[in-house]
Amino acid sequence: MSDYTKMWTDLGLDNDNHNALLEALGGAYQSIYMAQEKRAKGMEYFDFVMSEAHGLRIKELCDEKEAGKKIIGSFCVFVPEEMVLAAGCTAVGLCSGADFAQEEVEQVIPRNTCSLIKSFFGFKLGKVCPYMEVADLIVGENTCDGKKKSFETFKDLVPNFYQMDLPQTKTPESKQMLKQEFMKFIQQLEEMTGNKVTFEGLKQGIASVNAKRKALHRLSSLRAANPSPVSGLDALLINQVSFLDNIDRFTENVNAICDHIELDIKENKGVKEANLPRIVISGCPMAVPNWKLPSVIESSGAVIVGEESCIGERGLRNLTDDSATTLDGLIDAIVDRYFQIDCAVFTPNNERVDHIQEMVEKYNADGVIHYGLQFCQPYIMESFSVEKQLEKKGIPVLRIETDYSQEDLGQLSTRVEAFVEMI
Ligand code: BJ8
Repeated sequence: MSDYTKMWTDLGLDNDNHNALLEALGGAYQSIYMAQEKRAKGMEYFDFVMSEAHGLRIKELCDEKEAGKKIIGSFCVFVPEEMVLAAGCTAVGLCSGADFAQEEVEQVIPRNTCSLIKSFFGFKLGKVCPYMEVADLIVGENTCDGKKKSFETFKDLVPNFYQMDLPQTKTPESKQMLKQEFMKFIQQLEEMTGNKVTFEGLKQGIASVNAKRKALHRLSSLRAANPSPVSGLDALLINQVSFLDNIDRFTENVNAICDHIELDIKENKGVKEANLPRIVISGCPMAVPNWKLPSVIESSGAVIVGEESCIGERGLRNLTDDSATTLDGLIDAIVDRYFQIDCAVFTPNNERVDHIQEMVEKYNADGVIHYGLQFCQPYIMESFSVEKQLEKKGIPVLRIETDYSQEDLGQLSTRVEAFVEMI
């Protein structure tokens, strides 16, 4: 394995902290991922990307920068990757899926903040995230109160921060506002790169992002099979990798694993036994390396067949219509596509429960586990009505509230096992 110490030092990482993080991640990956009994053929690629997530992939991004490209980091699926690509930039997700430097974090934001927000502060203050350090621009969005208020502090910790305002209702005026924000974002990208976002460039950006989403849709559909041809843990990992990897190479490899899975399904082969209890997870995003709840669920004898999450179907389910013949028409199509995202920061947000129900039907799920991060107002608030409405339709629901620590593992296992036995 190559030695990337110089690259990490040049990026400004704290080598001791970073080594400690890599060691912890490596251990978790071995015990959660590599310990799975059977895995779909084609997962080796995603294992490789994960093993090089802080190495080779960062080297590629540094090389792109040297060649004059800008790297745009973001925390939310509302930031349109199509536009980033059209401006000749590369998009990366800033994952925020693990606790780090908690004591320092709690000196700048309140203790009762969700783990996801605390995580990106911890990664920055502990100097352990090469994606954050390699990014030329970090885009924060006005979504939940936690994020938008914490960005007031975070923006002073990073050199180039851009705040995107987002609507919280689905009225025609809100849609207009989203368009204005997306136009401002294009302007920002053009100013920082000196590149113009053109009709052809945006069309190409839409084509690449649609191809990625189509490949992931294909993978999702295959998860309807029984026995399950891919574990929920591995499907989540593929979705997590989508935020880090080179987009075209990623799409190719998702299609490649789908080819293998289709053959397995034809031969009635799966990675799990047939007829296991089938679960849809719904709620807060599970950023890499947040594998706690999925690992508890699949260790309890159930299989996860879908994620109603931004790292899952909420983030990728609609394609962008590419039929417009003008630049403005393509921008409108992007606005249409993103305006459908049913994040819990919107009010009302009735489409979300309809979508969960659709997923339960499509993947023949036996129950839904609603995952709320502690102190996440939007998703925890919404979990009550989601539970009520799904139970009215006869769909069993377990509401879980947790964080990134391992302290509640025992309690989580007990609750999940009891739910899995009951469905
Ligand atoms: S579109 S879900 S990625 S905002 S868990 S930070 S909501 S308190 S992440 Fe999200 Fe965009 Fe919505 Fe998706 Fe706040 Fe809740 Fe924390 Fe959260």
